[in-house]
Amino acid sequence: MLKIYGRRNSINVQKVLWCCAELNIPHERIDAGMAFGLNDTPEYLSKNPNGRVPMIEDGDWVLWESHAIVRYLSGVHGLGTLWPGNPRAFAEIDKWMDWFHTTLEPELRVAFWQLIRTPADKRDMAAVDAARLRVIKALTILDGQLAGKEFIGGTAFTMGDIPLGVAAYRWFGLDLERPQMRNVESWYRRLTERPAFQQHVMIPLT
Ligand SMILES: N[C@@H](CCC(=O)N[C@@H](CS)C(=O)NCC(=O)O)C(=O)O
Repeated sequence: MLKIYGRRNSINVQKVLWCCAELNIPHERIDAGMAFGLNDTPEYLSKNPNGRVPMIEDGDWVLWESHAIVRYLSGVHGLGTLWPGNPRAFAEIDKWMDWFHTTLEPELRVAFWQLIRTPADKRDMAAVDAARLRVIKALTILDGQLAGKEFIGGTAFTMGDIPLGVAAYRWFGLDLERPQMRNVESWYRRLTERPAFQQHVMIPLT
């Protein structure tokens, strides 16, 4: 049975759990990270020297990095569905997975950590506002790309929606001023109708 290491409130673990639920992949989840520890033990570090979650074990094979895991699971269980059928269609959504790591998440993380994981009297609200503006700039690009589409790859849900979707849940869940973005909002509403998203992503922000 596939083993997934990671706490449920981790944005990166949620991608893997959501992917598994979309593809009905049986798995066992082992709590790890932050208060749960485990990811700092010699045994864990021997498998993932970064000491981060998520990590999976598929038999005696180990994989870490959330997007590598989502790509692997989609390749094995979702060819032609979560994993698009041809290299160009694949590249079109794969770039958005990279874009999450390079452009969206570094900014969103600042606002999330300040507003959710920092005591109110210690928050740097100037940093939150600067991050908010940079997230808006990034999401404006996404809004343009989603025009006329139901999902990031076009008409069908794919693995490309997964990193963007977990980020969108945090963005809409933070107590921040947000400009209207019609395409992002209707795409996000579509995600919230998916049982797998409801089960693994739409949980309290902690
Ligand atoms: N690029 C990595 C980032 C992994 C990462 O930073 N994970 C965080 C949780 S979201 C972590 O392990 N934090 C330490 C902890 O939970 O103890 C990925 O996408 O998997």
